[in-house]
Amino acid sequence: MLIVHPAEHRLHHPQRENYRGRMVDAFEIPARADYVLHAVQQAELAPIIAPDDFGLAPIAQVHSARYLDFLQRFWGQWSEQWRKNFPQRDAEPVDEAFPAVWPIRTLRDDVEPANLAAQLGLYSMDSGSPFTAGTWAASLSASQSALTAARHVLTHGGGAFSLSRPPGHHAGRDFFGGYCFLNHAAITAQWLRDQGLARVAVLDVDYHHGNGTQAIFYDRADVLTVSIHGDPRTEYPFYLGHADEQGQGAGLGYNLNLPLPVGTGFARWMQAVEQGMAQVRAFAPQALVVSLGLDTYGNDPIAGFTLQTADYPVLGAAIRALDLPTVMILEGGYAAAELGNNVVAVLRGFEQGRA
Ligand code: SP5
Ligand code: ZN
Repeated sequence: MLIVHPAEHRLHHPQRENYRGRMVDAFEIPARADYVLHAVQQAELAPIIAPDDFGLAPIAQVHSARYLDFLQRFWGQWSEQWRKNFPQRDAEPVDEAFPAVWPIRTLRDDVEPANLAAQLGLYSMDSGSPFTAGTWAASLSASQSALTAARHVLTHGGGAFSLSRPPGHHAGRDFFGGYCFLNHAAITAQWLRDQGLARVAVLDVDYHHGNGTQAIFYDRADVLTVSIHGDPRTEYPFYLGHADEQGQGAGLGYNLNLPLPVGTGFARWMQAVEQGMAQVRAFAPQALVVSLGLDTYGNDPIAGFTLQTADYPVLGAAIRALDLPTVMILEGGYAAAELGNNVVAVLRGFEQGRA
């Protein structure tokens, strides 16, 4: 196994996030990756390397040109405007930008407004994902990290883990949300397809439904998407992730959602994961991308399942039993101090092939 870790994750370091109108301490913070890095170093699980640069081309296969342009230029323009508007008071903008207005039903999303606050809304799905000075650089490093992991498993088989942030599975072709800006899992799956693999599966075990990944591949039969998650009737992202979403057109039958109620424990959850894995086996992919969120953990501050650290090796072993070149990408998991142990538990299970 190989672990890929970009130091640039730290460039995205939000202090606060907007939660129902109240500013609360940000959950998706550099300390998450720090704890994981420390734990995997201590565990001596695998070599840890920095990502290589795959450029923007693999990312542009998944995200729209105007969205990528927005991500790259937004903070520079936003901070410049801030300095013009408040020359005396605040030389620098506040640390995080949040959208406040969206082109929902009947409003137009085909014309990009010149107003930067309006652009934030055009390219986002929620008001709880802080955009910061280093958001683009950190997100780009996370995509490069996942791609580096993918190239390793393409060449050597086995598994690789991308220890990167911010996460990606909520990001759509042209929007951010849920702390995600670039969809690393989708970029990785598409890149593996573009390397000549006919079928790639994405298994999303984050607590939250991987709405971005689902949407990106919804009408395609070449990438199977499977997600096990908190029921969107009560859990973020709320507007996608129901069991009746099975794909459309050529993609019909190639999306599987297994929503579970708040309070679900390991036995029931693992049963759903095994059901998802049966679908993966039937699809007979040449590679597997795992959106590895650890916010299924019982102590997670923003999620509602009750998994324990000792449960995670079972997941790792089950992933290994699929016997595929496997790229695991860190998604959510906000019990930061325990996140390292939980990641190590998954990776140990994967390495040992048993619980
Ligand atoms: C990748 C990922 O796991 N994204 C999750 C996005 C969740 N967004 C909603 C956050 C709501 C924060 N709730 C704080 C209140 C806790 N009582
Ligand atoms: Zn999550």
